[in-house]
Amino acid sequence: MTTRGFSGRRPSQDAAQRLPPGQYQTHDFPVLSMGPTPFVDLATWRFTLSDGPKPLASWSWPEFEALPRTTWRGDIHCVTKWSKFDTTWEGVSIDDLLAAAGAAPPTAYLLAESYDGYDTNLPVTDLIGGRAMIATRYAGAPLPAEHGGPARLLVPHLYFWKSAKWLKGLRFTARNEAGFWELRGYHLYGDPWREQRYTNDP
Ligand SMILES: Nc1nc2c(c(=O)[nH]1)N[C@H]1C(S)=C(S)[C@@H](COP(=O)(O)O)O[C@H]1N2
Ligand SMILES: [Mo]
Repeated sequence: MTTRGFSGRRPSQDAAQRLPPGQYQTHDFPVLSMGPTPFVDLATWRFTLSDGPKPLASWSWPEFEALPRTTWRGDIHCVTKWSKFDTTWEGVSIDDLLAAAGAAPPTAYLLAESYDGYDTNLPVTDLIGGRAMIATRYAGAPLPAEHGGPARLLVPHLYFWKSAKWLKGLRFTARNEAGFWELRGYHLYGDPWREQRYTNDP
């Protein structure tokens, strides 16, 4: 039995400061997918960077695993209003990926594209400067399939729908093209601190 004291229903002061507007803290790790979890075989897995239709660089799983590794610990925020604190991820930062590709970003926007057909759009500036990674491990273990394994995008400063699971590639686009949820009423950018949930939110 646990004693919660008088503040049991309210987030602690620390938690309240870490919660973006309209969010609540959860301790489990909900799974949110538009369809069934796709089976992604490591033997045929490839990750590709492209400029529109033109491939710029591509990695097999062993090649990807040999790239420099980054660890990030912090909070994630889902537009369905749960936030999870102190999550730990390991993977390859987008900075290290671009360096390995020997490529400067050719445009200011991209689409993250997934093995289940999902995609989501992001400004390139939100992915570089240590702000995003392609995560292959969560909490010290290989990323579970339902959470996007073998590899998912992690962009923790935006709502979690921007963190595409089962990532197949990043495609640079000339314009900021709406992705799966952005075409279905969700905000083009999705900053949880500005509560940018739906298309017309400021
Ligand atoms: N490929 C793919 N990525 C996806 C989704 C999806 O359906 N397919 N759902 C998004 C949504 S809406 C959220 S909230 C998070 C949920 O990640 P989780 O299931 O690991 O909590 O993944 C995002 N990435
Ligand atoms: Mo979501």
